[in-house]
Amino acid sequence: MSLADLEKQALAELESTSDEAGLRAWHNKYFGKQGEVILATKKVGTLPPEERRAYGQEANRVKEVLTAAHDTAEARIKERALEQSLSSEGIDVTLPGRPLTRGGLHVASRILREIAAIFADLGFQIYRSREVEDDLTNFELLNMPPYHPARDMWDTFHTTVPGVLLRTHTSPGQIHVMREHCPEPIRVILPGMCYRYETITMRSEIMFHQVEGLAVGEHVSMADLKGTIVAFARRMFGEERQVRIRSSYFPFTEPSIEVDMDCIVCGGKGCGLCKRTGWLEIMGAGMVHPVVLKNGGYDPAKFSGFAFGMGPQRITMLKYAIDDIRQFWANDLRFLRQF
Ligand code: FA5
Repeated sequence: MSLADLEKQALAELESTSDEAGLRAWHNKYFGKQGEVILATKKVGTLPPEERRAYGQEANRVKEVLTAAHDTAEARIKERALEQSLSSEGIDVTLPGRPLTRGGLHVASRILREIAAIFADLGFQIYRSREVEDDLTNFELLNMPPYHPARDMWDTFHTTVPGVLLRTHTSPGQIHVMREHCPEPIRVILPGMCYRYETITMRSEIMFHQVEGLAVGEHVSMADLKGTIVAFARRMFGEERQVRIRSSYFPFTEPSIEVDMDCIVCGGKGCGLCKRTGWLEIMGAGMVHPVVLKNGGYDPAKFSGFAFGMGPQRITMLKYAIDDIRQFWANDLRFLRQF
C-alpha cells in the first residue's frame, strides 16, 4: 500500500472510532511493534538510494499527521465519555461532604490565654522573655549569689557553655523588663516555659509553664498584691473563692508569701484533692526585694514592687480536676479533645 493510501485509510478508521477500546486497537494497528506506519517507515532501508530521501520525508509526514489525528481523537473520545457519564450518572449534591478534621488549641495554650486576658483587664501587659538564660540573670541578679543555699530550690539544666542554662523559673524576666523600662512604672506578666532537672511525677514535670507577674511603681504595696491575686482567683475559679496568704521565703522577695485558695472540689471542708486541708496552693509571691529592684535599675528608696509566680499546669489541674501533670505533654488526643 502506498503511503498516501495508508494515510487515507488510517484517518478514515480513526474517524469512525468512538470509544477508548477502538482507539487503542487503532493505535496498535498502526503504531504497535508490527504497526503499519512503523513498518512503512522501516521500509526506507530496502529502497534504492535515490528514492530514500523522498520516501523518508513522506513517511515522517504521514507519521506526524496520524499522531496528531490520534491525539485529537483521544481528546474527543474522552470528552464524550465524560459528558456521557455526567448526563447518565449525574452528581448527587445532597450527599454530605467529607468532614474537615479541625484542630484546636492545646489546653496549656488555652489557659495561658485565659490568664493573660484576666491580667489584661487588670492593666497588665505581656512581656516575653528568653528561655535560655545565664546564671547571672536566673540566680545572681535575683539575689542568689553562687554560694546561696536557696539555689537548691531550683534543680537546673545547665548547657555545655559555662554559665548558660535553661531558665528554672520566669523570674529572670523581671530583670530584663526592669532594665528595659526603668525608670517607668511597670505592670506586666511574663508567661513562658521553664525547665527543671526534677523527677517526673504526677505533680512535677521537667518542662512546665509559669506566669510571672511584676508591678513596680512609687506606691506599690502588699495590699495591691493581695487585691490583684484575689481578683485573679475569682475571675479564674469563681466569685465565691476565698484566698489565704501564708508567709514563705524567696530570695528575690521580702516579705515573701505563698497563696492558697479554698479547695474548688470541697469548698474548704477537706477532700482528696486538697489532701484534707481545705486549701490548694496557687502561687508564690511577695514584695520585690530591694536588691532586685536595684539590679533592675530602680532606686528602692523611691520605688517598690510586687511579684508573683504561678504554674498554669497546676492551675489547670485544679480547675478541671486533672490528676496527672504528665497528661499535658503526652499527646494523647483522648485527653486533649476534652478541652
Ligand atoms: C518560683 O519558681 C518563683 N520564681 C515564684 C515567684 C515569683 C515567687 C515571683 C515570688 C515572686 P516555685 O518554685 O514555687 O517558685 O514555682 C512556682 C510555681 O511553678 C509552682 O507553684 C508550681 O505551680 C509551678 N512549678 C514548679 N515546679 C514545677 C514542676 N516541676 N512541674 C510543674 N509545675 C511546677
